[in-house]
Amino acid sequence: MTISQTISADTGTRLVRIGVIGTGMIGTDHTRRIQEVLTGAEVVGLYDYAPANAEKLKGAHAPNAQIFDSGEALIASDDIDAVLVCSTGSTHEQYVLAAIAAGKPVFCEKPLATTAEAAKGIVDAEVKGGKRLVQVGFMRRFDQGYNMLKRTMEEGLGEPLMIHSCHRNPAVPEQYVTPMAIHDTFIHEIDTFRWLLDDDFVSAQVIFPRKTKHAHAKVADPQIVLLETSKGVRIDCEIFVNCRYGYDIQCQIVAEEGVANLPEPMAIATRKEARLGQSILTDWKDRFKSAFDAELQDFVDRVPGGTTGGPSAWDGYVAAISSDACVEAQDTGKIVDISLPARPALYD
Ligand code: ISE
Repeated sequence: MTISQTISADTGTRLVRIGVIGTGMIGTDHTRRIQEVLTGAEVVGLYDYAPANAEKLKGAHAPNAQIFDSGEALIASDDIDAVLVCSTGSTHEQYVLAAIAAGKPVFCEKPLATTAEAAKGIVDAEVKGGKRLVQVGFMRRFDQGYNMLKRTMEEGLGEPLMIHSCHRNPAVPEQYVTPMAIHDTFIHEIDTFRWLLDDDFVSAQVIFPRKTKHAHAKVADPQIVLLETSKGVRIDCEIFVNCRYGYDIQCQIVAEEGVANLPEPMAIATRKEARLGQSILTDWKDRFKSAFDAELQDFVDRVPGGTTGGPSAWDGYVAAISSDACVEAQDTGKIVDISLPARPALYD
């Protein structure tokens, strides 16, 4: 790596050198984002278990990137300042732990780990090191609409009492099975509700309405998750991953002095042939495009300070505990208690 490759042509400042592990859909999208949308960073390292994928991404978006033989080699390299973990969920734990051991900031796509125990191991390692190095990819905390919703509630609606919400995807592939409605889809709401309310969950229940004919055999769809928080806020969320018509995220907070709704994404309303029309997005990558940009820019901006902000390893761990309870609730049909260990001071 030559010095000239790491200096910004615009500002003359040194670019943060990023290594991306996992060059599938989200790894490719984040690399494109760093190279073409964000400022202050360059992707200089890539690793994928299928080297041809990494080569393809290098050709498309990261011409200066070195292709590494392993994620561990990428993390250890002196040419890498910070790491993006975008590989399959079951490999997140090993790479995040390696980045913590190397003292390098690491952005990890959700889930932080596939079990709560593994997520706890990451929290323990980070706490032992004494500083935040992990950011989890819960991008909704960076969405403008959710931020407006949170501000509106905090500044003038009084105490929140209830949340009515839904998470609808147009369709899901054959490999998407019932627990994924929690681990893969509802996990975003789990983090978002905790952040919106500054509260944690004490119980979860899942109920299954009549199944849509559009769902394949291994996924119960739709589902309704009911959560209760420690302050007594009641939350209902419909998860409907074969709704057909679009990607639709709704969130309404009912508070003591009023009600606030998550704004719809901006869209042109047309009037034509006696019809009022407005298109609905179909892809989550488009719906949260600006939020993805903002979360990664935040990550990049903090690397020179040697730390991270946004959703922490603790948030990833609590999301894992809470989603495990929701899956147990799916399996048992019961109301499942959620209890959390004490939060380490590092995350105050
Ligand atoms: C996907 O992984 C996401 O993160 C999306 O936000 C969610 O809507 C989708 O259901 C997941 O598969």
